[in-house]
Amino acid sequence: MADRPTLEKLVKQNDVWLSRNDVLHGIKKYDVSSKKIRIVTDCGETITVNNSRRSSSARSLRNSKYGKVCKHCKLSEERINKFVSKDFYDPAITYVEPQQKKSVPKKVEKKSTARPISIPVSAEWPAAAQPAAAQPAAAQPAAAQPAATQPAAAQPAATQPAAAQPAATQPAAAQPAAAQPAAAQPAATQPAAAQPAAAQPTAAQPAAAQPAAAQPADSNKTKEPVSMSAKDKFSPSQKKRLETLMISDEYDLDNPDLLPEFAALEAELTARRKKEFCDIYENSREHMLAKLERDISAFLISKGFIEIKSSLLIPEEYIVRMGIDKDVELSKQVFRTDDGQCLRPMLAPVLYNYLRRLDKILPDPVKIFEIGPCYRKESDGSSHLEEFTMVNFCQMGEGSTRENLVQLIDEFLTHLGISYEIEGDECMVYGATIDIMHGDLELSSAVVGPVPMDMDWGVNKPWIGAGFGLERLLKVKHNFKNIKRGSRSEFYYNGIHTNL
Ligand code: ATP
Ligand code: 9VF
Ligand code: MG
Repeated sequence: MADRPTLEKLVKQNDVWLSRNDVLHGIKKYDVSSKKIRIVTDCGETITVNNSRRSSSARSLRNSKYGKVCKHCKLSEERINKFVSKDFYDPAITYVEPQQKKSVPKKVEKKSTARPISIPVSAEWPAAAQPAAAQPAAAQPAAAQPAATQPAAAQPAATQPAAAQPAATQPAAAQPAAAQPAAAQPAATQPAAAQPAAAQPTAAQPAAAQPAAAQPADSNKTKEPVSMSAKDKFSPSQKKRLETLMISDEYDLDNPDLLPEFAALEAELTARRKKEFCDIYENSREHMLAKLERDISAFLISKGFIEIKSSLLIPEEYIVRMGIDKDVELSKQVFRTDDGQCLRPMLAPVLYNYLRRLDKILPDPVKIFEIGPCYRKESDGSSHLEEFTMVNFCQMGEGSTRENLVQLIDEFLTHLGISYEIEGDECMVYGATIDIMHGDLELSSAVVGPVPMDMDWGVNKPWIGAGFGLERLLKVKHNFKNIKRGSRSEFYYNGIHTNL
């Protein structure tokens, strides 16, 4: 018994390559990575295959049979004979997989947030010309994107006592929450007038969202039932591919007679999307999410808000102190580390700390904001991401009225060219909220403080604040059917699928 030779060894020893249609080629050169072998044949073709003992390529090379000899490779008799006679490798021997492979216990695969994708071989060495057959057409359908993930079991919040908080986050002078006397927050300091009245819809209706020309809408048509004949025309996977390539804006799926065949349609859409990509490369080179962040940042700075950048990892205890205990849905959505920290699901805890500290440093009112990634385990699809970007702006002190909050939100959304409606809602963390809606989609929850929880954060002045999801703003602005198009992603760039 012996080990099967690796494909690398077979390539080296045979010095020839057998293509899928059994044509024998000479090997001009080859490169080996940990997983792949890239072979350049004497006739100039480049082939990339998995470096596996068990692959059909390895089997072919172990065999001595071939169909034809490539006439462009100009193989010598000697090289052909070497392949046929194989004195370096005895096919009579029963070859087995290496012993240690069998003895290694099968690894239990842990779910991770970033599931590896299978990389089309063409992606490995982009410079090389890849034979069409080696490149699966739809190697990364949208469905290949990581679905809701459930990492290691959530750590109980109770294991994180307040005292275990990193010293730096709570300097002695900064009044740790627990030490915050209730008396410092007399209920009487909450003027009735500052409490949000039942939200009234306002007349504010800024300019309607303008979908950018470069981002044709995944229009509503795709949501409507497609006629039987259109259904028949394309298979579900073909339809999915066409939708991924943003077909709906340009062709009428309800009118199959007017539709080209799949291959022609796919080629046409792919060409358009490539052109759009090249235009971005030529002109702006800006990522829409990053650009929106810069735009919002400039807007808020112009309105007197100071920009904060804080850590994505925060003490788990902050979540508890936000009133989100184990029974509350948001608690279950938190990605926890094994050392009492978590990926922040919101910006408010650190903003609370900033407000408390900056109130001793800066003149009243204190106006601050942060924009950055937040993380929540979400199970719900097209408007929820597990990694999204929130902007939370808030003002504490003078002028923290509902009127000013609504005015600011109106200027903000008008600046972004996004229409909205106002709805009153309730949430567990703040109580009454002013929800900013675009149709059925919540763009923001806004709050007029103070709220009782302020006591736990050492904050004792009225405040106003709002949190918006940037990807939701992009979804509305560009009429994306799925929020992923404008998100942090390897699958989409500025709404365009990257597998073109
Ligand atoms: P929803 O009810 O839609 O899940 P939420 O009430 O949980 O939203 P908030 O906690 O108020 O949301 O967060 C403020 C804003 O952040 C939301 O209005 C939304 O724009 C955005 N947001 C919240 N969760 C997500 C998410 N998982 N993906 C993308 N954006 C989100
Ligand atoms: C408004 C969005 C508690 C004074 C530091 C700022 C707010 C809603 C924020 C969301 C969240 N809250 N519900 O708080 O501006 O993430 O909390 Si502060
Ligand atoms: Mg939610």
